[in-house]
Amino acid sequence: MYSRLWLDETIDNNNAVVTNNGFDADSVLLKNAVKELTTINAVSGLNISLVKCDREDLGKEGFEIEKNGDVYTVKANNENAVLFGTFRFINMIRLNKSFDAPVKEVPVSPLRMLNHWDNMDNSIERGYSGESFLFKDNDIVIDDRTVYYARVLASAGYNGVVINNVNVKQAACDLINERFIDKVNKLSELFSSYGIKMFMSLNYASPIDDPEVSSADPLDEKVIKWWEKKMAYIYSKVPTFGGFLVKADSEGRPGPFTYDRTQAEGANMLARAIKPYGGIIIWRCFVYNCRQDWRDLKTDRARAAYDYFNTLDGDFEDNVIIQIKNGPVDFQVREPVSPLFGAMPHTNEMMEFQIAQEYTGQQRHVCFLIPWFKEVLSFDIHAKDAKSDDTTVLGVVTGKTYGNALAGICAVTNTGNDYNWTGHDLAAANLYGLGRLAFEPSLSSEEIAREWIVLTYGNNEKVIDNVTKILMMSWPAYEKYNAPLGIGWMVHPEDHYGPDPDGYEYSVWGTYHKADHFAIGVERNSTGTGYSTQYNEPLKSMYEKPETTPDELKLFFHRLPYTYVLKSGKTVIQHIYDTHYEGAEDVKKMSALWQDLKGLVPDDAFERVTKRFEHQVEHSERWRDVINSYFYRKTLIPDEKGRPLY
Ligand code: GCV
Repeated sequence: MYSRLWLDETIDNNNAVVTNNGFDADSVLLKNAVKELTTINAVSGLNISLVKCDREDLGKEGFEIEKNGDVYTVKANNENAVLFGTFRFINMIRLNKSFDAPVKEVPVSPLRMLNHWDNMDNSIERGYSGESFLFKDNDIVIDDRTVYYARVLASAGYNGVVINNVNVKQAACDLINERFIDKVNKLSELFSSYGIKMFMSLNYASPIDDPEVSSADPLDEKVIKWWEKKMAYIYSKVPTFGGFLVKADSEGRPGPFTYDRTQAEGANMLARAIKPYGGIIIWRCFVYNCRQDWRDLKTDRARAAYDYFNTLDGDFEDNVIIQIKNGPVDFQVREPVSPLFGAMPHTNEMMEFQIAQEYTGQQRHVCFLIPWFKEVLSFDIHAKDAKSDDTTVLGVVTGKTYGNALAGICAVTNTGNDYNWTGHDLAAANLYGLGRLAFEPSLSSEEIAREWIVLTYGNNEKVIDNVTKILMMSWPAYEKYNAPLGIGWMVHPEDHYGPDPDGYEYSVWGTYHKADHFAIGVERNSTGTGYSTQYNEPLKSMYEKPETTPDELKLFFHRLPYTYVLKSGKTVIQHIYDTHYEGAEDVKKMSALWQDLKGLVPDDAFERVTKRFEHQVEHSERWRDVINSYFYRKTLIPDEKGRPLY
């Protein structure tokens, strides 16, 4: 059993009239488009013409929708694009959008992808919404739910999905073997019938298990041949396959470093083997030393991705994309943008976000991440040697800055087999939102929120107003009651949930704030670890000094006394006290806004979200008290406003 997300219920007696003008009537993509139009309630009775055209401006995935008299026309260059246009058309009708002028939409990001961290034993790494619906008991599952999922993703504009965890467990190694390959093909065909390319994560060390090879050295002929044969086999069985996502030399995963080879040598070996079939290799840059000594003041985890990859610019094959986490550390509620986005003009790059809320409330707290993602994407990273005047992160990851055809935006997904898919009903706004944002980044966060709300709960103004307010307040609120001013990591190490200010201090993970009685933070400017020097000017100079570093990142870049006065005019310590009180208050306000919707949203959804808010109210107060007490005890500086500190 599963609930419907934003995609409308279907009915049996829809009487829409759909005509096909020029598309291949046998194409499964076209058939699926017609099926949507002839079953979905909202377009019942309409007259819709699907028209094949030949227009350069629409590209591979763009479409144009217009209305002439009573007839709606969806024009596109191919069956894939007309299916995207169909979903958009249906959503536009449901959103009451105007068709007075033709609506032309061409996706801005070439790849718009979700990465599952699903394991074959049905568990999900960092999964907060039940277990996997793609795998069960070491087998692949394909059922109604999978079909609905493919439809839902296409209707939000996604065109790629990675089905298994980047930490490839033993059982998943068989996904590229005879044992599962037919099912892999079936799943890939299902996704591609909705315009979505299916990818898998692979185990870089796979050839080691073959006694004839016993190595994973990317320059070893036997290893090269092994992968060539493997890719030929995979594509002979799974012709619609997109390629592989690889986590190598990271957190215990094997990789080219074992053989003294570079990350480029590792990626290129796979890329050459998959190239004849049009496949791509997505190579993650999450490479760092995870066995650090906290007394070592030189090694800075934030530096790692740039240090390992920046000198490899131009070395990667053209079917490799390097996938970079939005920040230099790991999906914290606030981090600077990774400097790697500004550093590699000759390399395909894509953005890795995380909508599984590992460090942002684990889908028990509401945290609408689209405003954060928009901030990251619109950040001017001053990309070096840009070929266009767009030097933003968005420009880089959509291929505009350097003219790359391969580029994209992805997120670690937040779905599981919970009835409501995402644990927290409101977390589905992140799932919808990321797809829409990657397709059309100029949409505002409010517009995206509103679309999701109307498609999910209907057109009631009060519901739209209150839920928009909740969503828009949620990420800033979470940041307020979390670790302050860009510090991050004040969570329990075992599950990354709940406040534990010293949880990661003295550990091996390289994530220290080094708070003592006088000061907090790690100096990351040129006199410190040098991290700030990885940025291009003027960012390098901006992050060099505390005075010019934005407040929200002050403690990420600098070690400062608690009495340091921020741009806001408050001291660091007073900022901490105030924001933590404010954040917990904001949660109560969000909860009250939801309570106002009783009877206006479905009862079961109302109850589920109410329960989550009960927890969030209590848990945000806990965050407030633990963090404030920690700093009060360290500093003995009282709150100017005299509120209780323990
Ligand atoms: C899939 C973080 C998570 C890990 C995850 C890793 C990654 O460290 O806690 O669970 O592993 O990121 O992105 O590879």
